[in-house]
Amino acid sequence: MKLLFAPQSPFARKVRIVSIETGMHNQIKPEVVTMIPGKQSDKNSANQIPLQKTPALILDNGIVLFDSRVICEYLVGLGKQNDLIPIELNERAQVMTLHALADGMCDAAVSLRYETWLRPKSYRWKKWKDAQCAKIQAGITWVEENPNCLSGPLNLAHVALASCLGYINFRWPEAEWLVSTHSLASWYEAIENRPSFYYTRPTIAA
Ligand SMILES: N[C@@H](CCC(=O)N[C@@H](CS)C(=O)NCC(=O)O)C(=O)O
Repeated sequence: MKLLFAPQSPFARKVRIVSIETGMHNQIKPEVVTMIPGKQSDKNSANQIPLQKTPALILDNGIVLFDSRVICEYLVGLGKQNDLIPIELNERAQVMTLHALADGMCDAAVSLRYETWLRPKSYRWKKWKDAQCAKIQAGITWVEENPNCLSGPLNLAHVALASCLGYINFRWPEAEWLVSTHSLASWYEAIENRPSFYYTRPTIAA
């Protein structure tokens, strides 16, 4: 299998952590691709991704899987340990809700990045930028007010949330997103030391 990904992408980081946690990483060849809205993608394999978004997983039979939620579910299904997605309906729905929240925060963060990095200065719209920050902040507040969602063994939503927090801290360290949180900050500090998280942390500023 081949994973097309951008090293800084929080969605790709989630997939990479899941691949390690499920023991599937040894069967996946990583390939870095650059996909930026409005720019030509730099790899032939990118032609197989209609939305021009990473990550994407190319299976050995040529089938292409996207997006990150689909890839994570696939790897959890294939992998050795299945605790990342609970089987019991209500537990699963709660994990998937937190997963959706974390992905929504990532969508806001990636949009914010494009707005402040890609969009020409004269077209930037402060209200829109503030609205993306508010979504990220609201997600942080929701988790802080529902600390139970952080407890229990590692699940897919934990991976998604930590990947998102890793991305916003990496892109905007000065914003100190977690400074007024309590449970979330200490949870995040601990989880970032887990080998799969440490190994995949975003380090390349691009
Ligand atoms: N919902 C998608 C989101 C993926 C996504 O937004 N990826 C970004 C990189 S972090 C991307 O490829 N952006 C390129 C574009 O929007 O054209 C997923 O979960 O995989």
